[in-house]
Amino acid sequence: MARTVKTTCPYCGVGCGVLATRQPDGAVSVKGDPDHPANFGRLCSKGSALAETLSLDDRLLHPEINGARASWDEALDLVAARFSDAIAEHGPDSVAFYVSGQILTEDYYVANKLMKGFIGSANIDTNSRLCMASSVAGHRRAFGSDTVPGTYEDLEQADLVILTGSNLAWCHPVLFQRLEAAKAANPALRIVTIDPRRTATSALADLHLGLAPDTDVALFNGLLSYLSENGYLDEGYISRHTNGFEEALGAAGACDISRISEETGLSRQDIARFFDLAARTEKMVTVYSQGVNQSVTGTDKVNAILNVHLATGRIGRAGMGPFSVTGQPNAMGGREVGGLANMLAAHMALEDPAHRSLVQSFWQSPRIADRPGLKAVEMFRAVREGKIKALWIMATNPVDSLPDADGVAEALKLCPFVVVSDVTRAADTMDYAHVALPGAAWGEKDGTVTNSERRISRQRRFLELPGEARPDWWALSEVARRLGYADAFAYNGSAAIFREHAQLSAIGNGGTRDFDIGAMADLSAGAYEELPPFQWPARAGQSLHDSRFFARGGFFTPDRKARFIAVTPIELRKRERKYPFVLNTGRIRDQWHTMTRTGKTARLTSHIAEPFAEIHPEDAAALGLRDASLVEVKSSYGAVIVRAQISDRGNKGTVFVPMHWTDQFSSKGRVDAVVAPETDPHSGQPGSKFTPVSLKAVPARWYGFAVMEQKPELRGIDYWAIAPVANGFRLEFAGLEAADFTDLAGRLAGGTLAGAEITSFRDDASSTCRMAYWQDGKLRAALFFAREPVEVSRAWASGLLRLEAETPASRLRVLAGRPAADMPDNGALVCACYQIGANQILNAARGGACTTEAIGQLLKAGTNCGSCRSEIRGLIETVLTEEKTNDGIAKAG
Ligand SMILES: Nc1nc2c(c(=O)[nH]1)N[C@H]1C(S)=C(S)[C@@H](COP(=O)(O)OP(=O)(O)OC[C@H]3O[C@@H](n4cnc5c(=O)[nH]c(N)nc54)[C@H](O)[C@@H]3O)O[C@H]1N2
Ligand SMILES: Nc1nc2c(c(=O)[nH]1)N[C@H]1C(S)=C(S)[C@@H](COP(=O)(O)OP(=O)(O)OC[C@H]3O[C@@H](n4cnc5c(=O)[nH]c(N)nc54)[C@H](O)[C@@H]3O)O[C@H]1N2
Ligand code: SF4
Ligand SMILES: [Mo]
Repeated sequence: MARTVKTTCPYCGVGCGVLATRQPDGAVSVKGDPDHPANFGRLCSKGSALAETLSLDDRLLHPEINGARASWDEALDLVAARFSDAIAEHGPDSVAFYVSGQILTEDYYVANKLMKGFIGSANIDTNSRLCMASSVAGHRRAFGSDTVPGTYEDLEQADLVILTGSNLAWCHPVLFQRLEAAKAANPALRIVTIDPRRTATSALADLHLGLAPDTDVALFNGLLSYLSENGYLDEGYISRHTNGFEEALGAAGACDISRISEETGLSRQDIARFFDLAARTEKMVTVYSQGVNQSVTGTDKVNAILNVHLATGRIGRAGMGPFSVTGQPNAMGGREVGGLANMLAAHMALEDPAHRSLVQSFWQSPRIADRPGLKAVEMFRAVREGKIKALWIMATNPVDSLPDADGVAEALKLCPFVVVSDVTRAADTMDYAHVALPGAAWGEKDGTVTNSERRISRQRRFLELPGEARPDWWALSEVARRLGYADAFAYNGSAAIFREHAQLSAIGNGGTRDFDIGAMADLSAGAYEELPPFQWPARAGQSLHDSRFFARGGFFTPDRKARFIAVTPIELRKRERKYPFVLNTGRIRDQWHTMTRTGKTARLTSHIAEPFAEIHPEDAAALGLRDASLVEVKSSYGAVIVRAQISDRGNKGTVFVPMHWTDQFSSKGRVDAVVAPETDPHSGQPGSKFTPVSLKAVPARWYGFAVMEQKPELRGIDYWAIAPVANGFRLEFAGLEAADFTDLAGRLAGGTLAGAEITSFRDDASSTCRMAYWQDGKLRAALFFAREPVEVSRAWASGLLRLEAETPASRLRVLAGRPAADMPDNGALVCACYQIGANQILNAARGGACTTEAIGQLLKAGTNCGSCRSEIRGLIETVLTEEKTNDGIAKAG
């Protein structure tokens, strides 16, 4: 009988509830959980495609030592021995853990406890350092605690939602859909986006502010002065609940719109409109994410935002508040267990001796770390300098995601002992593992995660553990046992760990700390199994209810008052002539980070299948760069070679490259090899959105595109990017030297296709060469070569494999590179759920379907997960502009 389990999506911090159904034949399907308060049944494209990512193809299923299969006992004995040797010889600070917001709270709790309480070092840091550290630091400076005051409902109850440094439409799609629905229901709701690029999110905005990179502090400081000068402050709130207002206002200076315009590059009109809107709209929410956090001035950006909300008392009330939306599914859970190198467990402070002794006595641990450990970037620097003798990396892929990523790879090569816990073997970091430990993946692991609005939900298991995969908490506890701490790590399951975590959160709390889930301290295994999603705080003896913080003050500082922080804009770094552009990096709709899961499904790779650089048309013209040619993006750290995408979405002088591509999917697309390892002085978070770079056209002699059933051997190809399609792979490639296309095709496709029949077409004048390989009457591979970027309809070609064609004429049609007249070209995929392409939407819009609803009725596009609705809106916009222009031409004519 089919069995349905309620669980939580393992991707973004929205934390959507998922119903996973497993059929008796093992087939899994997923849909949104209508009862989950984060999504009420919705899922985005990534969530909807979860079932397609469960294949065991590239799973790591057994422990390995130096690449050879080993038993768990051998592997764990070795890990324990190498860690204890290093500790004995060089002290506890010679070892480190680098973990992730993608492990469960229970895994995280155990990792933190082992390092801080038993090994006695705070050298545990996490990829949340690259993600949320500036928000944590900003919150702690202002509130005395790392508290997100609001709830998702606030976005729906607000009259003004400011989205700054957030591409919500692509990165928190379900929350974006809730906002979209709220705007439809309340036309008075205004949306402002602040981002150096126009994005799918800004398509919904009433006002888009395309500010110059890293000038946010000037803008929000300006707003603070404007509010003060025009009588919009909440004097009562300021005097009752805060300190330091005068200093903050002093630092912001007088509101001089001309100066702000100069600093931010925004027009005076836009700035004035924004300030006026913000001043007059009490119900205001400011949502912010990586455009704010990932900056060398990230913490100051956060506090500039918090200052504005504190000064107007717009915090903790319905429809009001600053809102840091978290990236990973369990970024918040990691903060709750104190997984960062400068935090203690349960939101307690590492620098507070009372907190330290409280935690130590609760753990009954032999020691407790008493000073902050190494933060991610410092940690890998220390590895490189030989100071870290043993390192355990868990659920993160630092050779792709840390800045100066080639330097990170170098460091790992030099490190005497590296343990990597992952679910896949196809992760670039695996190449550096002395010991590889197979983790339990989504669907197999069991525990809790906390989403952006402090809601704790269960991730539940609905699949058996494959091979010898084990939960991460288990591997950590087994190593702890071997280090001599069996009693403190004798967990029989995740329920026991969660209970301990809940108990610790309540000890000595009494309302003095924000994080308290004491109500769960005695949870039985059965109740844990059934645990419905709940928001914290959930203090013992108080009824569970959704709640906000700080409407009536009650901050977690010694005097319970919030602190305004005086912040000043940084001097924008003078760029050397050698590196005249600013590299901005971030996400695309259908990929998740380093693509270890979302890169496996054709449904998700068909949206964007190749790494690219978004370059302004004027810059491209000056550089002689053509659309779809190849470009090298280079900094003093490293370089990538990606496809040039000429677009005026970003400001002149800036270039955007997605963060996702790795050595598994591209020849040279790891953008973090280019990103500078400069960090914010307060949070240690890298400025991943701002690296001075140069751009250069790559002189490709020829370009190729191919679809093939078998994965080709790509060594020796100068440029390539590969992605899955139905029945095989699609490949973009290019060469710097002249090549014999027939030879090359033979090498790439022919090797595995002995005896295949070949249809080919050659035009030497234009260096065009096209070849199709047939076996048993079916298409097995098609390759297209040309001197210029290959013009072949990718959407059409991606569906060709295993096409049946017997006659020479029908076989030749494949070489045309686009569908025959009787087969429409659907264009680039927009709607992943119903596989609807851009051309279909454009045609429908030209036929009069000029709203997303009308398109939905006609084509179904955008009616399932809704992640593509912004793009549909953009396409409709294109058609409407066409019509306006045509009207104009007609009238002029
Ligand atoms: N599809 C998808 N969704 C994801 C993820 C994913 O990998 N794929 N990852 C998840 C994770 S872990 C995270 S942290 C979130 C991140 O979610 P977001 O922060 O929304 O995503 P990013 O694309 O990294 O960056 C957001 C925007 O910041 C802008 N920006 C750059 N510089 C500045 C600046 O100086 N000022 C301002 N105001 N804006 C600037 C960028 O142009 C970009 O559009 O997404 C989560 N959701
Ligand atoms: N240039 C640039 N760099 C960035 C960013 C950016 O915007 N620009 N964003 C940064 C941000 S916000 C983030 S969050 C990071 C993300 O960067 P990473 O954390 O490096 O990226 P992921 O691909 O999510 O890596 C997670 C790994 O854990 C594995 N995994 C998944 N589940 C489990 C599990 O349960 N157990 C174990 N043991 N392994 C598991 C996956 O297979 C994968 O290999 O990237 C950061 N790097
Ligand atoms: S918005 Fe999408 S990726 Fe994020 S939790 Fe929901 S379904 Fe998953
Ligand atoms: Mo993140």
